[in-house]
Amino acid sequence: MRVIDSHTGGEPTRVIIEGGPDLGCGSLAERRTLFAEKFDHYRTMSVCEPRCSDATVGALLCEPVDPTCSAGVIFFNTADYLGMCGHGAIGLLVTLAYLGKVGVGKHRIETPVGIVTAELLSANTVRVENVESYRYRRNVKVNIPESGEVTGDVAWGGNWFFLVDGAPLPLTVENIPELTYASNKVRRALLESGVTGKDGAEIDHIEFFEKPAEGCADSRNFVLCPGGAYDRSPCGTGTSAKLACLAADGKLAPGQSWVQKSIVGSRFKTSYRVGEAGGVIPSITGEAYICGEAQLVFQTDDPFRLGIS
Ligand code: PYC
Repeated sequence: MRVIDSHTGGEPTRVIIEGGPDLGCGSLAERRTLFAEKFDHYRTMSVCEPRCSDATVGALLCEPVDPTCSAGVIFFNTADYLGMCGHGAIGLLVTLAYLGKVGVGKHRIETPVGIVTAELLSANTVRVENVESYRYRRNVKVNIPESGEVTGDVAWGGNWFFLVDGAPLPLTVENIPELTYASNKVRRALLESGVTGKDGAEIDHIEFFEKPAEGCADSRNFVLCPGGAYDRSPCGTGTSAKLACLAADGKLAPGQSWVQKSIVGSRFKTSYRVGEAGGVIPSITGEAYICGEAQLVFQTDDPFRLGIS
């Protein structure tokens, strides 16, 4: 299996460019189902320990169904499959540019949740126009054992998010272990109290927000991802969910800029336009850098050949 590794604002993406499973030529949603049902070991082999870690998002490069698309992609992590991934789409386009497969300009990318547009602005800078994002429920109260009540919004940005304005601790790198613990408790409480996204979908990403002290961003976030790791980037789909909530509250106008800073200090420049279904079409600009090219080796006698999952 050949992979190219990149990071977007510190968050890793591993693109499988050769040696992935043959998923046929159905829609990307159908291929994702087949991947999960029959070929899940390719996911664990490529992103789980000992070859990788919870922080990494894997991206299986696929032939698109729609000929106007430059590529198709299925994103996944150590826990499951993702609908879309903002930092991953930025990493994917920078990877395709590194391989000489795309040039500066707009490219359509097929994902299991729809087509997104990614524009290569320079070798390392990409603007992604995400799928239509929306707030599903406002001011949802959940009781967290030993901590009390937390109020947040449920929103879709290509994945399901619970967005909490405020945090149990200041959003600093030193507090990452406690923030991880606290956000996991929120995730568990949502599950136990039956709070879901649309059609009973599990909410598997939790976000805390605070206003940064310095003026170089509108907001700083901490994002818990499904595998239990925190997002080093400001999270493209999470920021899309945030834009949907800001728009629904009348706090951000179409075209108005919103700079989202991550817990490690990386930034996405964003804005939105109004979507056809009344949600928002987010535009997310970020930077990715290639940090490795590898051929993964799977020795027959290796007891952890398929990864520790
Ligand atoms: O950037 O959308 C994102 C993302 C999802 C999970 C990790 N990063």
